Amino acid sequence: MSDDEGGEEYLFKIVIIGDSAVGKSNLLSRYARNEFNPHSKATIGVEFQTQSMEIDGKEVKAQIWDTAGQERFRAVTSAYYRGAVGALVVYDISRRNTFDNVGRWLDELKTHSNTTVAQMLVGNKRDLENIREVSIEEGASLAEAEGLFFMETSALDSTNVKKAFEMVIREIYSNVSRKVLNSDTYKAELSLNRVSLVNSDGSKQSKGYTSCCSR
Ligand SMILES: Nc1nc2c(ncn2[C@@H]2O[C@H](COP(=O)(O)OP(=O)(O)O)[C@@H](O)[C@H]2O)c(=O)[nH]1
Ligand SMILES: [Mg+2]
Repeated sequence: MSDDEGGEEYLFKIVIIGDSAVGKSNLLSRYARNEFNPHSKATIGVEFQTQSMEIDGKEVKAQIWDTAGQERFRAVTSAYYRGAVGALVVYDISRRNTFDNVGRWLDELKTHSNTTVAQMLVGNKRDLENIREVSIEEGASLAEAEGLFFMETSALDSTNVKKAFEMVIREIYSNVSRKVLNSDTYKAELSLNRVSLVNSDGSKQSKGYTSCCSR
C-alpha cells in the first residue's frame, strides 16, 4: 500500500421512510446533531445529513436522507430511493395505523431498489409507553417475518437512536465488503460510481469513495 493512501473511504446512502409524524426527522436530528424538536413541522428543504463512524479502522460516512414531507401525499419520488443501500422503516408505537402501513413502505422500497438494502424496522416514540398501541412482540415478529433488523427507539430521550443507525451502517459495510470481494457484477456497478475497490487478493484498485449515492 502506498503512503498516500490513508485508508479507504466509504459513503453510503441511507433513506428514512415511514408515515408522516412518526419521528423520522427527529431521529435524524437526534443522531446527526443530538437535537430534538418538539414542534417540528414537515421538513423543508433538507435533503440529507452526513454522519461518520469508524469501522475496521476505516472512515465510513452515511449520507442519511430525510423526506421533505412528501410522504403525507404518498409522493416520495424514486430519486429519493435511488442508490440507497440502507433504510430505516419507521412507525410510531402509539399509532397502530403507522404500523399497519409498514408493509406499504417495504413494498415501495423494494420497487425502487436494485441492490441489497440493509433494512431496519424502527418502532419510535418508545417513551410513550402509557399510550402504546403496538407491542414490542408485534414489532419484533413483523421484522422477523420480513427479515429486517428491529429496534424500538425514542428520538425524545435518545434511546437506541445511535444504535439503530450504526447497526444499519455496519450491515451495509458488511454487505459491501462481501460483495466487493465476491461479486463481479457488483464490482462493475460500484466502479461506475468511482469506487475504491478491493481486489480478490485484498489489494486496492483505487482510492476514492464507495459511492452509493449518485443522484
Ligand atoms: N414523544 C415522542 N415524540 C416524538 C418522538 N419523535 C418525534 N416526536 C414528535 O412527533 C412529531 C413528528 O416528528 P417528526 O420528526 O417531524 O416526524 P416525521 O414527519 O416522521 O419527520 C413531532 O411533534 C415530534 O416532536 C419520540 O421519540 N417521542
Ligand atoms: Mg419529517
